[in-house]
Amino acid sequence: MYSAAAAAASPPRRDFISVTLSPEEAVGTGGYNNSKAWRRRSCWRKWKQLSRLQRSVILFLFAFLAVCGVISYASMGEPWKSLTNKSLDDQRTEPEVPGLKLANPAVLPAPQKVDANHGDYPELPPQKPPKPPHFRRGPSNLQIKAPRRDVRLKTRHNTSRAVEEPDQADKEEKTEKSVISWRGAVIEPDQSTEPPSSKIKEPEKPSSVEAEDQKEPVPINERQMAVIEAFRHAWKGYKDFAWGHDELKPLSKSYSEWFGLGLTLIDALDTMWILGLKEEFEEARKWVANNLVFDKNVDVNLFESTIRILGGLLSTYHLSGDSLFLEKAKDIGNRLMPAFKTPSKIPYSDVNIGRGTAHPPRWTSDSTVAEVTSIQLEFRELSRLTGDEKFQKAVDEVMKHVHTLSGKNDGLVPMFINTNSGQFTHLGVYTLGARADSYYEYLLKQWIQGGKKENELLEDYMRAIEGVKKHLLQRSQPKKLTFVGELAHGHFSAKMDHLVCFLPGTLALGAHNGLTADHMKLAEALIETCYQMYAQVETGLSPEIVHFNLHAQKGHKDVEIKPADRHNLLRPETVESLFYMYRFTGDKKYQDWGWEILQNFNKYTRVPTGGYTSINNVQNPINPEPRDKMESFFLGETLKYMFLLFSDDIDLINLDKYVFNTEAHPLPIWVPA
Ligand code: DMJ
Repeated sequence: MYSAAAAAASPPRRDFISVTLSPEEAVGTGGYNNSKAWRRRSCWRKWKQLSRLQRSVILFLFAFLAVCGVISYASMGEPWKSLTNKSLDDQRTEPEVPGLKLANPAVLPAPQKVDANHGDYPELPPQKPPKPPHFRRGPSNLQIKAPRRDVRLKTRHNTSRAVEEPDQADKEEKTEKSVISWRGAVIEPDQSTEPPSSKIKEPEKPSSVEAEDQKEPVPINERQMAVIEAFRHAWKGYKDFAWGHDELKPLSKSYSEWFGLGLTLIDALDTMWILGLKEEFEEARKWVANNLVFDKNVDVNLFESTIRILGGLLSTYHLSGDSLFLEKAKDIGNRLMPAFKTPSKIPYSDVNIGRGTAHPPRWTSDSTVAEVTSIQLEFRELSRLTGDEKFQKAVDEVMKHVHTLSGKNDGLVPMFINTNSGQFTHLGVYTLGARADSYYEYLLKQWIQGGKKENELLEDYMRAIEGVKKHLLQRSQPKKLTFVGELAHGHFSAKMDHLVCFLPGTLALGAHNGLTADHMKLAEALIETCYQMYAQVETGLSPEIVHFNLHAQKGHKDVEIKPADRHNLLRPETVESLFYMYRFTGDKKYQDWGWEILQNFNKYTRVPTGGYTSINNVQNPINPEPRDKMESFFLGETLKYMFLLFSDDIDLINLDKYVFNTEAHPLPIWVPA
């Protein structure tokens, strides 16, 4: 039974603490009644039974523990801060897609005023002094809502628990000093907002944010899950075979270089953020931090590197609040500036970002009109963020110059412009497709970005749409689809690039921003046409170019495809327009059309070992002839627009607060609606 405790048998070592219990005390033969008095007496007796050394050791231990307690309490501040933030990360509910976690509040840096007023172009929005922080909601200017309700609720719960602890004021001050995003990077506002040229103010909080943050988050639905799955599959291929390179070649399990700047990775950053792919984003961020170097002797195309790299970095900075991306954006922005050193100030097409030299293509001194007029959103935003007006000045000058040029046809522009004379060349050919497309898109989007004040941009846009209606619109047979053809020296051609399918979305965006309802009508007609460019083809995927039948012929569809045009590069334009149309109308048919397209991408372009590929023949479902290349815009644009199309959350990139650049990178509207 309880035959004397083990301690009784212990050797009587003096430096050893032992407590001996007598059997009576242990089992209490009548003496034990559990009264307080009994317990006090019993403890005191035991204490007295200890040797002096034993008592001293115990007292010393108590004193030591007390001192440790005080020290650790005093140093709670820092660990608390990171612990709080870390636990926000760690404790988030794991969503149904493994590894899928959600975006934290986003941070929008405050506008920065630039002194110069560029004619009819607006001043950059004025800065206000930083406001005192609003702690309970974490970083101010929350724009992106978390895509999943469960995760979001948990996040919010954790956040409020963290700030409701005692010592609130002290902790809040610390929370304000370091903003942490879900990717785990601590962003110090002081640090993140201090470019070399001038200091950027802290994010300013739009009045609508608080109310918006209280709205119920919308859960991710099955179609969005399918997009996440597709993205992950594409990313797997890129990661396994092309990591850090420009494009994946999924069939040969290798890569191709264009600029040697990790194009796909940069283009995909904000898509990962929006899709909530935390792990992938963190890994890519590390690559940007450690490997993305622009000091390279390499020629890059001004337009492509602006829309993909500068645009991608700026939007990722806005969504994440991570100053790393702004620093990189400033670096590439500065390195692209030599392109504007031309006799006419119309930029050259190519820049050597290591040497700081620029030049036109070898065979001409012309630049493409779409290229020189579709870099404005990015450079203007860079000026706003850095306070350095040179970026905006350079691109505004191009727009002002093009505004005054002759050679337009009812607002329609030719495709080339000379960098010496500043005049349009190859006059008489008008298209909304390659080489002119995004000129029209950026007229509207710059007007929106700048708060709808730049009248010249709006005028040019409105005139151009009238020009489209007058010269380029026709209807096909037999379905009477409205399409946008081309005009060459007075001759109409029923040719339409898939690239033109950006137009319905842009028209709808204009109508949403108060332009004539006619534009919305035209958008509805054109998106139907763009959908038919998929639906009437054997694989359900659009070719690069179609020709519409103007006359009904037995057994002929509306869409004809020439052998040289039957490739599909995984382009985004139709899905992009479907997204705008769904956002503005709520008509589910647009989601259904997008869903069909996604399924056909999966059917004909998905490579089992990872990645998606461009194909050579959309008319051959048995062998669509894979091209072995995944363009960076498939991740940057196509899948992002798919995800947004399937979302019912209008605050997931709210179109009254953001404007997408032509590579689907959302940039803030300076004066949100
Ligand atoms: C992208 O780089 C951009 O959308 C650009 O405006 C047109 N071409 C591709 C996508 O098709």
